Amino acid sequence: MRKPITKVSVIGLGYIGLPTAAMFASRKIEVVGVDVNAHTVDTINRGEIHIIEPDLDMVVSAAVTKGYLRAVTVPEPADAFLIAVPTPFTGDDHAPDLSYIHAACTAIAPVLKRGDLVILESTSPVGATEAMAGWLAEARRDLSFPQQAGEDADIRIAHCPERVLPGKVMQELISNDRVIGGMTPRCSAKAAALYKLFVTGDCVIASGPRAAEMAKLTENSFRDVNIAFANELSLICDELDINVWELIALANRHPRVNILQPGPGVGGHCIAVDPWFIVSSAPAVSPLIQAARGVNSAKPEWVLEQIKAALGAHLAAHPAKSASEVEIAVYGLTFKPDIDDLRESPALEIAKELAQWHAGPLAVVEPNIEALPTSLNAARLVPFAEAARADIHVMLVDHQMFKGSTRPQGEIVDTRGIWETPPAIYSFVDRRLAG
Ligand code: SAJ
Repeated sequence: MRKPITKVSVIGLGYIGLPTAAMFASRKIEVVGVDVNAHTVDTINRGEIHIIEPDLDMVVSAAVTKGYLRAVTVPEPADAFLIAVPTPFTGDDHAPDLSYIHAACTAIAPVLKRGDLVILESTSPVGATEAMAGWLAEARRDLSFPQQAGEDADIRIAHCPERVLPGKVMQELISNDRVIGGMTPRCSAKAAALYKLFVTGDCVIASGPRAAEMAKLTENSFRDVNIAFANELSLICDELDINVWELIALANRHPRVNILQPGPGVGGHCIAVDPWFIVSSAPAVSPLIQAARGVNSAKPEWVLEQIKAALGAHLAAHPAKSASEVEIAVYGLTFKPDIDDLRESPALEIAKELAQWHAGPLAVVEPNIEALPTSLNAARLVPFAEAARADIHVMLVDHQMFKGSTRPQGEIVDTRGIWETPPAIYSFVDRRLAG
């Protein structure tokens, strides 16, 4: 009989690792978080957090105070190790960079012992879990691994991709179904039993780690392709003089159509990255996924062209003015609504370009940050009301604060359909029609 898991170690205390560590600790499991960044470790050990995520601060503070969670820079023995480190891509060919996973393996290998479970949570290209098992086996020739000994292995290995939405991590960690891709059925069973300590969703057992890896990549690629469709429609509608938000609302009345919303591009560190892992594994047979990436990454440039056209229209209507006298206001900088995360944000990319070429004043409304990034030194962070006096208004992020606001005077570039409101769509049983 193998002994139950009483101590969990989470490697990488970022947007996924820290909430996961805190969740186990909240279930009274001893959790040791490991991070290479000493500042992160010190912050957590004070019961504080270094990232913004609703409710995370409370859970971390309680877990640290009660002694269930602590952070270290060097791994120590545990019963289960969850690896939640970044998996970016490198260079123009978008090849996945597994160096953080490799470094995590090097760090935990010395403390692994018979009976331990190692789970890769990082979103990874197909084959990464097997590569991880290979690196661990190389480092610990005294232990056996599933690729060598199957169910009799000393170490159990699984891929259980994180699938939580930034901004809702603490809810979705609990309620989302969890995909479990063990290297053997017992690896899956052990991983599922671990997650069942706090997951109320189903633990869905995949045939193996490759299917689990591909499932996660597929989820984000599905969303990317759907957003690309909406973004392409926005370009088509602009040429055909149709309101794209009205069009999508109409088409979505079909019971089997559910088009997502266009925007200034796709940001964040997941949806704009993960499709490339599929493409780099199977480049010749993934033209649709590649095209979607192309459409979404070209959208910020198209928005900039719209802003230039709006500037041209304003100057044509005010011949006595020069461009340096035209004030442009941008609304929103974050990569999606109601968060403070600027990473890979198309809105920020557009604002930075604008700051470079526009000769006149640039006002930025972003209620979720305290100061502008240095790349926007030339701009001013202003309250929402103050931006109303600008000549050109560029809506980039559909923050709650902007929704329902009155369309300002002046030229409008609305990438989110906040002011370009579609006409109301009445149902057939509308009283006036029925009467
Ligand atoms: N976006 C649009 N139109 C839409 C929806 C989104 O333009 O209709 C844009 C957003 O503005 C943003 C980008 O897409 O710039 C991504 O935002 P998101 O909310 O779609 O997704 P993320 O990146 O915050 O989180 C995704 C989630 N994946 C799916 O919904 C399939 C999350 O569940 C994953 O765990 C996460 O990626 C991840 O870590 O992989």
